[in-house]
Amino acid sequence: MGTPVNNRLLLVNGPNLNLLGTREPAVYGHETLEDVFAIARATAEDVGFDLRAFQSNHEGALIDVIHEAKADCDGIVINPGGLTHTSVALRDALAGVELPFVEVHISNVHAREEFRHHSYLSGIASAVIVGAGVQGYEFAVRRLATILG
Ligand code: CA2
Repeated sequence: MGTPVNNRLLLVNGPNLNLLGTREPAVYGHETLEDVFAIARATAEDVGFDLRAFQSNHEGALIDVIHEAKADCDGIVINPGGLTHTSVALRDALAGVELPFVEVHISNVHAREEFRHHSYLSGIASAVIVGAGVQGYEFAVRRLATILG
C-alpha cells in the first residue's frame, strides 16, 4: 500500500456501540467504548500512528467521517455494528475512499444468528477480525500498520 502519508488512522464504531460495557457483557464483555478508544490509541501510538476515534448511531454521519478520512488518514478500523449486515451505502463509502480498512467484530458473529453471518463490507476489507473481544481493535491497528508499512 506504500508509505503512510498522514501517519493517522481513523477508528469508526457504528450504531449501539456506545452501549458497550453497560449491558450484554456475556456477548460484548465489560469494556466500555472509552476503553476501546484507549486500547486502539495506545496500540496506534506503539506502531507510530495517531488515531482519530468516532462513534455514531447514524449511518450518514458514519459515511461523512469516512469521506473526510480521505483527506488526512491512511487507513480505517471499523466496527460497523448492525450496519454490517444491511448497509450497501457504508460499503460504497469505504470502496469510494480507497483507504485500506480492517473490519472488527467484538463477538463471533458466525456463532450467532444467521443474519449476522453476512457482511456487506468483508469482501472489500483488508482483513476481518471476529470474536477476539475488544482485543480485536488492537489486532486491527497492528495489521493496518503492517499493511501501510
Ligand atoms: O460483535 C460486534 O462487534 C458487532 O458488530 C456488534 C453489533 C452487532 O449488530 C453485530 O452483529 C456484531 C451490535 C453492537 C451493539 O452493541 C451493544 C453493546 C452493549 C449492549 C448492547 C449493544
